[in-house]
Amino acid sequence: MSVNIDWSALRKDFPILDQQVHGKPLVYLDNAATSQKPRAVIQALVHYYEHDNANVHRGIHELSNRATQAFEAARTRAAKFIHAKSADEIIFTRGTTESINLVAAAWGAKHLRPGDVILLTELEHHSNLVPWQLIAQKTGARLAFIPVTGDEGILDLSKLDALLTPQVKFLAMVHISNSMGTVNPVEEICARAKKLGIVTLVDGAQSAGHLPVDVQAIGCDFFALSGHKICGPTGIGLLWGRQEVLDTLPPYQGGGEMILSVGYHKTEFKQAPQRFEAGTPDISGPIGLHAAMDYLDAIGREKIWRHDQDLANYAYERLSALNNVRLFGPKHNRAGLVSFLLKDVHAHDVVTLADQAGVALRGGHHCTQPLMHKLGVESTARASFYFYNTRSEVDTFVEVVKEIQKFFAH
Ligand code: C6P
Repeated sequence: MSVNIDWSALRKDFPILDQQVHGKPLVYLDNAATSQKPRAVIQALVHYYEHDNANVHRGIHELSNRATQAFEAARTRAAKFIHAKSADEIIFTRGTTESINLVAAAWGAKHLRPGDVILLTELEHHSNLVPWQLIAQKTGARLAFIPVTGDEGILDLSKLDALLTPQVKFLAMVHISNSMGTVNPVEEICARAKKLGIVTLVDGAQSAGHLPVDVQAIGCDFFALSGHKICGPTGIGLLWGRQEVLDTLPPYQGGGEMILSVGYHKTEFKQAPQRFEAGTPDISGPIGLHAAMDYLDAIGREKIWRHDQDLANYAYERLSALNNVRLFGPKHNRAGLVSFLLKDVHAHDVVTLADQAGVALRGGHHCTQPLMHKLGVESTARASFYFYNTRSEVDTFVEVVKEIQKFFAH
C-alpha cells in the first residue's frame, strides 16, 4: 500500500543507494543493523562543522552559543519525537547500548538488593541482557524471563502473572525484536508492571524510527533508542527517563559539565540531563539526529510503518511459497523484517551469495544468542526493510534466494 507517497522518489534523498555492488544495483536490506542517511542529515553535519563548530555549555563566544543552541534544540526535538513531557528527560548517549548500561548501572546500583528479580524477555538483544547480568552479579539480584512460544517469536503472556512476583523490581523489554520482527504489547506489559510498582524500560532500537512512539502512552519509565537506525549519524542515541525516576539516580560517570561545585573531596551534581552527560558530548551527533527526526516526521511514521509492514508481509508471503524455507517471527503484525533459514544452507552462505548479487542481508545470531539457542539454531539470515525499499527490491531478493537454493541443490 503506497498511501500517497512515491517511496521510490524518496530514494533520491539517499546518495548511497544509487550505486552498483559487484556489478549489480545495490539492494540494501540491512536496515535493522543501520539505516542509510538522507542528504538533509549529511548536510546538517557539514553545516555544523563548516560554520558553528565549538564546545557547548562552556564558552560565551558566538560559535559556542550557536553550537549550544543547536545542541539543546536537538534535545527539545528529541522530546517531541517520542512525546516526552520535557527536554530535561532526554539524555544523549552513544546509543541504545549505552542508554541501557546507564540505567542498569545507575538505577541498579541504587535500588537492587540480593534476592531482587530483574524481569526480561527471551527476545532480548544482548544489549538488554548483558548489562543486567553484570548488575545482577554485583548486587545479588537475579534474572527471570518472559518466555517466547517458538519460531513465531511471540511472548507467552499467560505466564506473566506468575512471573510478576513481589521480588520483581525492574522489567526491561524490547519493543520490536531485531531477530524475529515481533512487536511486543509494551503498553499492556508496562501497565501490569506499574500496578505492582515495578520500574520499566523499553528498548526502542528497532521501533523509534519505524512507528510513532509516545513514551507517556507506553507508560514505561525509561526508553532507549539509537540515532543510526533512524537515519541519524552513528555514535549518538538517547535515553528518555521519567523525571521522577531520573531524579533518584546517582551519576553514571563523573567529569566536567555534570557538576554544580567540586571540592577536592566532595562534589555536588547537576540534575538530569546534565548529571548524566559528563565531559564534552558528541555535538554534531544530536544536530544530525535533529535533521533525521525532522526528515522522518515530514514523511510520517504511521506511513513508514504501513510501508515497512507491507514489504515484510510481501517478503514473508513470497518466501512461504518456496520449499525448504524455515521462517521466523509472527505471521501477523510483523515489523519490517524477515528472518529465515534455507534447509541445509548456512545463513552466512546465504548472505555471501546474496552480496554477490548486490543484495545486502545480515546473517548470524543478531546479538540474540540465547534466543537462537532456544529455537535450536545458531543463526538466521535476515532481510530488514525501510521506507526507501520497494516491492521490486523484495522481488530481486526472493529471486536471489531461489538462485541460492538452486546452487546448493547441485
Ligand atoms: N541491533 C541488528 O543488526 P546499538 O548497537 O547500541 O545501536 O543498538 C543495540 C541494539 C539494541 N536493541 C535492539 C533491539 C537492537 O536491534 C540493537 C542493534 C543491530 O539487529 C546490531 S546487532
